[in-house]
Amino acid sequence: MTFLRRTLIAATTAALLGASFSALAQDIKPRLIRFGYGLNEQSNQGRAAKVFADAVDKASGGKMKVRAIGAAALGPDTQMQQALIGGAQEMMVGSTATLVGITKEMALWDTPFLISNAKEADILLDGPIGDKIRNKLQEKGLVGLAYWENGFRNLTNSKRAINTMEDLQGVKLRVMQNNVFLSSFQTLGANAVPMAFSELFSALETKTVDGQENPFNTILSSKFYEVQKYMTVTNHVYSPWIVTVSKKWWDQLSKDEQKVLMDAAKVSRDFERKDTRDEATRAIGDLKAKGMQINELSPAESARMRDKLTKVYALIAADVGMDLWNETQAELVKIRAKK
Ligand code: TK8
Repeated sequence: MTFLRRTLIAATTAALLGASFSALAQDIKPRLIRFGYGLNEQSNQGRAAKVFADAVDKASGGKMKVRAIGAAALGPDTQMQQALIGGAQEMMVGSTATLVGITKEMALWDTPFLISNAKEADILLDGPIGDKIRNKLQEKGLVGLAYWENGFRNLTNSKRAINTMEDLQGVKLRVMQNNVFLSSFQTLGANAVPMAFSELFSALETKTVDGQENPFNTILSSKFYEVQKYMTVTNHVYSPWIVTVSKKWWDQLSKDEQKVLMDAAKVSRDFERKDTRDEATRAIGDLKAKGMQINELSPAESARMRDKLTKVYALIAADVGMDLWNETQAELVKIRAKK
């Protein structure tokens, strides 16, 4: 055998072996991605998680498999965040509000009445300010891929219709585990109780708390209408969700794999925002049909609440930093001027 021939055979064999090894490895072991979330499968969150899973499957040719696990089966938001940081879980979607203990700048999104419509939300979250806050997660062991819409939050309770701020007095109101929410509702006079979402339904059912606040979609999908008689349309804050990845795990992925996840996060975000907004427009009717008594907060009363809550703004500005606060206000002025 000539030297050339021998070298050729060796090279071909190595190439073939290499190719079949990696094909074999991929056949046997696609990358498994546990994607946890808090709401149930029938919710807007569940539907979008499925869109995310399908997009990853398709773009990776089946080499990356997302197991979407809802209903907080992997734990409430805060527990999943720790699992991601430690590398015990790959991905999740959850509220930005529960991330404040990890990245304080996330508190910006908790500002009452900061964002007044979907257009402002999308521009702010998908633009430089949203990116800056999202990228802050990296130093804490998380990679934020995209913001989904949780939505404008509204009040429900089992005691009485809330027409004025004073009606909140003595109402035990569950809030997310977040200081801005706690202070906001204390300021408005409610008896605010921080609690994980996964405990909320039974807390409402057993009257451990009287009320809660969440977007229409969640009030519907989590069947809160079964245990809450009154809903007050307050739109007191726009709440985002954020799709996050364990940085420990992310750093082991190839650039192509990272791109698959990033693209799928955006595809599912676009689906999710549209789906959520469609559902929200029908939700009041649906909730009325389920027997809820619904009132809208009067503009005068809403203005009174905003006024009272400006006190919380100082707290948020101090937490997120004056520069970020001012930059956000300036950006909102720009968005509003454009129309
Ligand atoms: C779901 C939560 C939920 C949030 C809350 O895990 O806790 O009230 O609005 O969407 O993140």
